[in-house]
Amino acid sequence: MPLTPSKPLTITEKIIKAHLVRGEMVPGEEIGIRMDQTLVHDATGQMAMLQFEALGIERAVTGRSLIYSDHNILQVTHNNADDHAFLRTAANKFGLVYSKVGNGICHQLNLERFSVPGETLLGADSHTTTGGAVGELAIGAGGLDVAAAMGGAPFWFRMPKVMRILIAGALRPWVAAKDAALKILETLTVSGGRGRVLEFRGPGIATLSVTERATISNMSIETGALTSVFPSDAETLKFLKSQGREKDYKPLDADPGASYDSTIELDLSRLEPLAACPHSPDNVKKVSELRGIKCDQVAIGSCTNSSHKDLMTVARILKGKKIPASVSLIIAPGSRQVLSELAAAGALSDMISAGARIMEVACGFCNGVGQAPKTDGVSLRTSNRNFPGRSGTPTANLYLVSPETAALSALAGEIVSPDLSAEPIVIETPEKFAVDDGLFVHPPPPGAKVEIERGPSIAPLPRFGPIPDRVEGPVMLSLGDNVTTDDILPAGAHILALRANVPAISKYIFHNIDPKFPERQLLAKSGFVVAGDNYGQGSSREHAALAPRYLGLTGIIAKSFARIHQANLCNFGLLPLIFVDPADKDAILPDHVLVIDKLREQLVPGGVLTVLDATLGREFKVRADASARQTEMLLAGGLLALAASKAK
Ligand code: MIC
Ligand code: SF4
Repeated sequence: MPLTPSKPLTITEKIIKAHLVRGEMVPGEEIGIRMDQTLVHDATGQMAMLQFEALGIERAVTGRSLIYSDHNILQVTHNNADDHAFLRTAANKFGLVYSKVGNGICHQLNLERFSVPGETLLGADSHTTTGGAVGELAIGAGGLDVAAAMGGAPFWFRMPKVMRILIAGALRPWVAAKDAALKILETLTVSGGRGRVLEFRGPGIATLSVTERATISNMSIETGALTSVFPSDAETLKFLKSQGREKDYKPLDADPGASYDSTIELDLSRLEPLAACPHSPDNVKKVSELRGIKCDQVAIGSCTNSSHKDLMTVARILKGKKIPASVSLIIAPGSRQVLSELAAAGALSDMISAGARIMEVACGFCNGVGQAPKTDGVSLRTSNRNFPGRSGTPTANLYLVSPETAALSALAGEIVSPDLSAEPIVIETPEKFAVDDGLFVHPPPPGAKVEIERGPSIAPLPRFGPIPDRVEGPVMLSLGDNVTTDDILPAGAHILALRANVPAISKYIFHNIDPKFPERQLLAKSGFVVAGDNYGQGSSREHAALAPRYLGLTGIIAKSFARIHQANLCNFGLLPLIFVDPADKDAILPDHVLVIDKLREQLVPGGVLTVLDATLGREFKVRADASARQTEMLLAGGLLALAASKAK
């Protein structure tokens, strides 16, 4: 049912309603909303800016758009520096703010400096959801969608259902917001949030600071949710004041009587320290059950847990103690502001004296840009994903924990659970942080002459033509449920450095599953990947759709798709097909030849397509997981091809 004027609204509905430009707010229907702010970074921004240019847009029209350099910071070859020069000059040319390397992680910085309750934010990064901590509708998407939004196009998605997470109680000492985030994941799993916004309600919210809320909203993407959102309240005002931004405050809450599709309850006072065990963020166990597992590495930081409170707590735990020789303790503060506060408070020297390695304020270890653990090593991390290979070491075992559990375990050399009866650590958050926006580079006024620097790392965008009427190709791989974008295109410094070069990065598609895949796919010219549920969960990296398409892959036939990846597939003209009868999947084996005849005729919104398994001589049915708008893109060969054909 569309909304009636008097219906009490959830926070989600209020923000969507205020930004709606197309469609009806009926769950499942495609809607388009206006985006107030956007962000991209130095792993997704290269493609986004090349695509922005290809769309022929002269200047960003969004209220504020940023490019952050925070992922690709190692600079072991010219690539990263080339990319940064490209991004800085592209920001100047197209009217974007550029955040220099050394400023911090996009989500932490965006929260500190730019988040606004009630606004919309679209980010070319899945953890853009962090903005939900201040009551912002903050959504992750592929770079092409963000480029289009910067040019003023609506952002399209299916109107979500709204799930209420009713929070009661308060966290006990030594139990952290991370434990709440992990509890939600244990309950919802990596697919339970799909098609939903998680909206936080209830008396327990007032006990959580904005940065604690940010840990929870950050990890909400791991449930597959569109995003999550907290009310904007006295804590929000306190946070914005501490950033000198009280003018951005506005209260925001759901109307009394607003109705929710479903509700789960979370009593903070009953939580205990938790850990996500290898190799999925929903493989959650009590830390007490893991006691005694030896740790080779402990890595504290990332956009999930690198706030002032997180790292001050870690410093207090480490103060006056030493970590054992067997442990490498890595600490990467989330922003320059946090790093400066740690230095001013003497906390940095406590960390250094304990034997910690202090890393650059950046994503770093979180996605394998440095600090890859040893072979078969155990790494305890405060980050949000522990997918296989994510750390840069395919055989490593990653456990996701709170900063408290991480610091105590680093000192013990093995996993230990915090003693909840120990003297609590109380961290006073500064009423006012020392704000220094000096590493944000603002663009010159419109009309200024700017040349974009294109070093050798920046390759031209590949272009694709319309989908043919008949496709025939082998099944290249048959995979299970929950395939991640890290499985499709692994993280790690050497691969991330190729984000501006599709031909080069395509050599790593499915690298940890079948290193010969790119070669085989190029030879086969067309082909299909078969998969189970929730294909493409995890990151927003559009290269996981763009590069397989570049290699010649025709379609993915799965039981279901993760939202961001499904949109990316459509944007690049790679068919997202869903088994009408999921039982068909098991019969379709690698190397079977699949044929789709009269594809252009069969590809209509909501239509069922017939696929022939020529090897078995048997037909089966699939449905394209695409709206009418996306079907038009698929037929044209992707969004850029469609835009080009319309411009003619
Ligand atoms: C991630 O955490 O996986 C990343 C690296 O930040 C990605 C972005 C990317 O791979 O380009 C994400 O979350 O979207
Ligand atoms: Fe960076 Fe990790 Fe956060 Fe992704 S999840 S933005 S890699 S810190």
